[in-house]
Amino acid sequence: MLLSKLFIPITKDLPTEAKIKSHQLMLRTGMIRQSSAGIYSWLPLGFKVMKKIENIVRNEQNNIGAQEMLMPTIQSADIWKESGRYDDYGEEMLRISDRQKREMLYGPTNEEQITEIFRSSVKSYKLLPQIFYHIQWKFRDELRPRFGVMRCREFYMKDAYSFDLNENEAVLSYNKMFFAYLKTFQKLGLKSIPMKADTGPIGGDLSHEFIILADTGESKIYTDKKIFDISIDKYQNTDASLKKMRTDFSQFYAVTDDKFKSEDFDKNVKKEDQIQTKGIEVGHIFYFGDKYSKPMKCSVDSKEGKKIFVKMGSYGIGVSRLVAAIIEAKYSKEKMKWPKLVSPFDVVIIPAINKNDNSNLDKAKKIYDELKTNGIDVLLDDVEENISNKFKKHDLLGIPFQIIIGSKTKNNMFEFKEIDKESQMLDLNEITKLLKN
Ligand code: P5A
Repeated sequence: MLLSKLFIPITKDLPTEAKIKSHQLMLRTGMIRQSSAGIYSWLPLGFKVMKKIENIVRNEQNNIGAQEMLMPTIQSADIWKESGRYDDYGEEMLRISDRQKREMLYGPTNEEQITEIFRSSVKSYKLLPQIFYHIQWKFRDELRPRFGVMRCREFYMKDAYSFDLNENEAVLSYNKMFFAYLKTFQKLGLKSIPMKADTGPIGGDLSHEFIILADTGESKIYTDKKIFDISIDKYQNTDASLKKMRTDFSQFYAVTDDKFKSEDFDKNVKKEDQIQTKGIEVGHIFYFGDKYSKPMKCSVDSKEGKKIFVKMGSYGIGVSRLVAAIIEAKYSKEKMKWPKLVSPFDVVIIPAINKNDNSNLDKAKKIYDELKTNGIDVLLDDVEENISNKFKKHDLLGIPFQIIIGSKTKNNMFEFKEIDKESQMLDLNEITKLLKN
């Protein structure tokens, strides 16, 4: 992509309404634009990052055998009346009516919708277990939307739903998702810690929030620092290994604010290992048994011919929140630092361009074509602008690799720089190889 053709409305001024770094940087680099309170448009740069995150989330869901589908954003109020949540959900739910005056709502979550789909077609235990997921917009009329896409009203969520015959099997589905979440956040370059958490309006009695540490996070957490040392690479997607993973994690005290009791903390964690800090909730998983299946009469026939209410869990990842969370976890000073897998571009070529001399730009274009032929997603800064302004702009954008075409360029050797590292002189072959790896 040529920068001159790309819509990245970068602003020089610090946006005054933004209180945290990720919100400031997303506005400054034109990743998002507010449309009304807590509602944002995703401009090309922000959208590209979000789509990359979405794909990583999707792959890890597919890896544990979850099946992708797509449910609508608008739901009928009837199913929510069946589950009993229509009144309980309160003012966070955006209620609407259609031209026939039918009560509808913009889905804040999809437990009812998926239960309705499942009960209409699955009648036998033989089809269990099942895990479905979709990646879809949600709306919650948050009392205080803030921090940009971190806590907004319209947001993009991956939500999954599991169906099992009994609690033991349901816990195996829960463990799979627990594993998929740890893997997903690891792929995104984040260290996430599963913390026992309250279930709020979703319900149930088993729940973990996946938290990444950040001073600007809204969740208060209390944990044993030893939990950070658990490496997830030793676990595989087998029932026994995942059971072991859950046991290993549950050895260590790790809870969010609403589960915190100071006497338990002191009893279970040595003073020197206690961590009390703040974090960002990037995922949340729940097991709630028959909370929805019972009132909504979602049952299957067991082997013995008995009607059994299916046991369900639900599992959410804040895909749009993750864009901000990654910035928050990685930025330093005024610079973003995208992990390679989610960076809007793999590499940027920055030629020093003079009015009367196009030679650097010509060289840059050759490199650009070669990298593109090799499947590398490359941005060429072909804008005629002072080189130090260019560097400032690219520091802000945080693309992990830069190829600089300027005074150091000699023969066919180009300056290649990885963010925060010393630059090196490499030829095009070496650069291509490095980027392909
Ligand atoms: C689990 C999936 C649920 O909604 N139902 C379906 C369950 N859980 S949750 O914890 O309420 O939300 C899941 C994740 O969505 C993100 N999130 C938000 N992101 C941005 N703005 C918001 N207002 C917002 N609310 C929730 C979080 O990452 C959360 O973990």
